[in-house]
Amino acid sequence: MITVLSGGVGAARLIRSLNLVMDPRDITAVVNVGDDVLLHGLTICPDLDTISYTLAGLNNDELGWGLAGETWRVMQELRHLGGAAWFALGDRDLATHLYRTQRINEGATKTEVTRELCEHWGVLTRLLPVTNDTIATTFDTEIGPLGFQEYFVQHHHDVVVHAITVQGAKTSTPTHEVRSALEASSRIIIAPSNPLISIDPILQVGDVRELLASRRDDVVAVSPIINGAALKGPADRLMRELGHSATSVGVADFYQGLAGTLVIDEADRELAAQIESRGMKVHVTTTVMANPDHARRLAQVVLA
Ligand code: FO1
Repeated sequence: MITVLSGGVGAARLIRSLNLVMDPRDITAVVNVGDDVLLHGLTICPDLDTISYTLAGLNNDELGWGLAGETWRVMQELRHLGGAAWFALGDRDLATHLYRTQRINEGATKTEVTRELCEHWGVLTRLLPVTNDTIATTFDTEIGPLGFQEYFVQHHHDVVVHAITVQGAKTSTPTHEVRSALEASSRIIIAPSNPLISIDPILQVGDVRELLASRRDDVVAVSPIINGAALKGPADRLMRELGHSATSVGVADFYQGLAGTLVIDEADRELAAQIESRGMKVHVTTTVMANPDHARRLAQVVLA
């Protein structure tokens, strides 16, 4: 069994790649819930949904979130009414959030609802929210404090960030399923997700960071930064704004003491020696999963 610490789209693609080379039932994804949002009274879990939709083959590849073949009639009506339509919930996608919210109101945990949804969609990989407690990643920005989706979607992650806080993380605990997965996995992979806003909120839950550090030799991280830039999203910009180097070396420093190995892209080959000098092993390969061959090769490298 292997475990993948996961944010959204980068993690979804890596897990889909791993599904090509091993039994999906032997993979557990421990998923960030710091960007979950309560909107229109609905509990929305973007990272869990992006991964489950992708593994079910239902994802909208163009957007990188939501469902393929989506329609937007509810949002259009809401916009006409002058309601809050900046966070676009597709007509089909809404059913997921309605179902999750109903089950949570009935007393189910996020872990239980995620299992039910995955069973419904035939997703064989086990998806585990890192915690059933409420945590919320928030931003202290040049225009004031912002919630995750306000920063990411409403402001298009285009405001200067001074600090990131994961509200509730200190008092939260990982679920026992997450703890067992981290203890029992032969390998733990940190997906090429944003280190600061996708992976760090997972690390901040209870003693997850300590658990990971105790498994350092079995932890392999994949750098989401290639040639100084993120493929998608604000990882490079946030790293610079918060005083990190926006390179694979900066990623290595961020995971220092947690990951024994870093996988970097061919484009960053000349940084390998610098990373090794920090006591980390380095593997160089194509980390962009642009076609099935590259996806398969990356999966084989992280498992090797
Ligand atoms: N991302 C956007 O850029 N715009 C949206 O309107 C949007 C809506 C949305 C609805 C449901 C969902 O599960 C995800 C959604 N996302 C949207 C993506 C998402 O919020 C972010 O990409 C992640 O939170 C970052 O991992």
